[in-house]
Amino acid sequence: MSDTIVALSTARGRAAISVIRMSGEDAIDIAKKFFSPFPAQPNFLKVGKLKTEHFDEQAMCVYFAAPHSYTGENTVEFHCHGGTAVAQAVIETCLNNGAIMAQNGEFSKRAFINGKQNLTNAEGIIEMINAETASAAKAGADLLENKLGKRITELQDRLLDIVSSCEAALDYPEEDLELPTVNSAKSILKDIVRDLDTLISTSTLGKVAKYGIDVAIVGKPNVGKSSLLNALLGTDRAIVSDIQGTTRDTLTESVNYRDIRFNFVDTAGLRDSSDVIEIEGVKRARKAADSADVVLNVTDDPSDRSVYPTIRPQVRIYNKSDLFDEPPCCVDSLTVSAKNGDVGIIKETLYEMFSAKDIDSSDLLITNERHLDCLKRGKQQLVCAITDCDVTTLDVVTNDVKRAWEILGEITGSNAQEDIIDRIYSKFCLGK
Ligand SMILES: Nc1nc2c(ncn2[C@@H]2O[C@H](COP(=O)(O)OP(=O)(O)OP(=O)(O)O)[C@@H](O)[C@H]2O)c(=O)[nH]1
Ligand SMILES: [Mg+2]
Repeated sequence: MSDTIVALSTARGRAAISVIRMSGEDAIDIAKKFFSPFPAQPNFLKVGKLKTEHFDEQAMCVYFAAPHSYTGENTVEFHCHGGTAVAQAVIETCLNNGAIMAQNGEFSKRAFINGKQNLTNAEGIIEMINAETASAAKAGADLLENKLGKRITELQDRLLDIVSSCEAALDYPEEDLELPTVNSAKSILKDIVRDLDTLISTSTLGKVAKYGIDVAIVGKPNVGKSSLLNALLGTDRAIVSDIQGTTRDTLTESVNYRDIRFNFVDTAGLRDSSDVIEIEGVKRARKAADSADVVLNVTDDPSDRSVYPTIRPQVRIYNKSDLFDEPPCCVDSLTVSAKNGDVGIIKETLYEMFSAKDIDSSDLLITNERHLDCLKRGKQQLVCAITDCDVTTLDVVTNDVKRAWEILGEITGSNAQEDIIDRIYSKFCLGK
């Protein structure tokens, strides 16, 4: 029998309403002690009086009977007035009547244990809660809908076919079962590796959908980097002046453009200096460029062809076009004027560069590092299996394939270890 847990499911603080959720075998009995009239049937909200130690709260109550609830257990929700004190008093009342405080993600963990969701569903919920753009929320919704889970189960089934036919043939030689040839196993394995590669390749776009694009703005002092940041954000965020070395530290601000998040980092102007603070600023600027998805190499000199030394993709930006007599000649560069606010081309170019428009039409994107790691490890194991096909016997290949099956199972949790499960659910907020 599980304890009955309670937590505030809505955000803490001043709000119109708070939802407090209780789950566990005794949830309904506990709620009946202080809420009346208790709803006569499940799944219907009922207005009533919730007696706390300090005051009577006019609230609504709904219960869900096991197994037809989010957690799969008896669950009760109180929809109360918002604010810290009311929620606190209702939670205390639940605790005083036998419930215990829930851990982060414990409701969802129970849903997993009771077979109501798999790990990718859970991770989908986390991604939806954390989403800052609709494309990030869509990626979460796809996980919740189990799109990835279904794809993985299909791949696992194909692997299991190989394992089972090999094992049957190896274990029951007297049955005279046809032993799958090494060649047929190899060709199926190659197909599966190709499918895994396709999934893995979606992770680049998946990262764009989930986190957005990190853009470092670098260049010499006074070329207008901070002015560009302000123009890109549409707010007067960074200090701008005609004194060289105005920006000392990196400054990151995000803005959504066509439903993609751009994380712009303004940096200190690059130059040699004896000022310790400026030296540190330049060091941070280079670090920001090294970890960005793309570098905007800004200059205000139309004849400047310099390339910023980085392995990251970069776009040269000619700023202050309002002062140019002749437009700069170079292709693969953008000419803008931060002063006139004429910088839209930068966002549009980056949007195209990262194929962000494909996010909407994509069927399934890998947005989660853990999933990517499992896919890569699963693929690696199958590549071993394919090599083993040439150098060893089918039973060794079978073991490789079994291991790959297990690794892919970690994605949905059909084969996940306790610590992976704990790690995932601890990322949830309280009350989820
Ligand atoms: N005419 C014109 N002036 C600009 C433009 N963009 C920036 N400036 C001016 O250039 C000067 C430097 O601008 P900042 O944005 O502070 O330059 P920065 O690259 O951030 O400089 P540091 O922080 O010192 O590295 C300021 O006087 C701005 O007003 C532009 O598009 N046109
Ligand atoms: Mg600056």
